[in-house]
Parts: sequence; structure tokens; C-alpha cells
Amino acid sequence: MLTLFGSSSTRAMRALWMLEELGLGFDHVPCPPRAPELSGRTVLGKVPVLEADGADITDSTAILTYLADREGRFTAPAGSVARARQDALTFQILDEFDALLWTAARHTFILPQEHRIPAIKEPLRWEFQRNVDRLMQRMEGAYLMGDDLTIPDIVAVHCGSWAKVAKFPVENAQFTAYCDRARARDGYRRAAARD
Ligand SMILES: N[C@@H](CCC(=O)N[C@@H](CS)C(=O)NCC(=O)O)C(=O)O
Repeated sequence: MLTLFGSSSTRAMRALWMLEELGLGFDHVPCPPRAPELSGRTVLGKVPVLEADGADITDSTAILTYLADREGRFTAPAGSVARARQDALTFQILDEFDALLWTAARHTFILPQEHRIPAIKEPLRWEFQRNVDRLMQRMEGAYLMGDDLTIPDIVAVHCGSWAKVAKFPVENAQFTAYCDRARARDGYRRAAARD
């Protein structure tokens, strides 16, 4: 029994995409952060949260990893060198994409007004473009790890969509084509059509 909490306009989209790719049956509660439905499930009040067999799992990457390992799909096997390389790529994307977008969001609408520094967004935008170029140098096929979609693709392509909303310009044509290819997948389309 699986229930995902969080609307598709948040990082919950990553988990929705994985669930749709895996073709698993699940309930979806498209709530915002700190919604009453999250009470008792997460100390931080953040989304996504996945309830799996009665236990709550927080953090989108932890959820992706749990689901992929459980089903043995969209990941290299745990304990393999290929998995270590895949994990390194996931952490690179979290450090070099997610963290920059999140810092920009914090200085736009999350932090108390008096702690926001709008000027920080300019260097973050510059750094994001540079990091996109660096990631594309590691592409090993149609997807980051080769011909098959894996966990880091879901995080990277989600960050690509987030960058658009955050008005982070991305001029790398290879990255744009890669994101378009991933978003054309049935699993992505079904996830995006939720809520
Ligand atoms: N590393 C976490 C971050 C979760 C997170 O910050 N989610 C945002 C929505 S995308 C949230 O709930 N923000 C509310 C807050 O920070 O108070 C993940 O990947 O799930």
C-alpha cells in the first residue's frame, strides 16, 4: 500500500514520475507543505512524503531510491560499482542543481523578508548554467547513465523544469533536448497530468 503526499508542483513530482514509470498502484494526496495531512508524518512539514506499508519515508531522493531498489528498476543494483557511479551523479545534481534553485527560492519567498538577499540570484543563475554544461559532459547515452532512465535523470529533469519556473536561463541545447526526450515518456506525462 503506497500513498504519496505532495502536489506535482513540488519535488513530489519526482516521486510521482517514478511511481508512474513503475506502474505501481498508489494513492495521491496533492497537499502543499505543512498541510494538516502531513501532521505526524514529518517533523519538517516538507513534501514529498511516501507512506509505504504503514511507514513514512521523507525526501524525494530517498523515496526514488526506495522505490527503484524495491522494484529492481531504474537503478543499478545496490553494492555495484555502477550504483556508486549513479549515486555520485545523483549527489552532483543535488549539489549543483537542486541546492542552487533552492537557495534562489529561499531568497525569493521562503526566508523572512529581512533575511532575503535578492542579489544572490544572479551568481546562482550563472553557476547553474555552468553546472548544466558540466553535467552534459558526463552524458553516456540518451540518458545520464546510458540508454536507460535512472534516478539521477528524474532529479536532473525535474530541476530543469524548476529552472524554467525560477527563470534560470538554460542555453545548453543538449540539456534542452535531453529534458524534452525525458518529458515525452508516458510515465512523465501521466505524473504531470495529476493534480
Ligand atoms: N531534500 C528534500 C527537500 C524537500 C523540500 O524542501 N520540499 C519543499 C517543496 S518542493 C517544501 O516542502 N518546502 C517547505 C519548507 O521548506 O518549509 C527533498 O528532496 O524531498
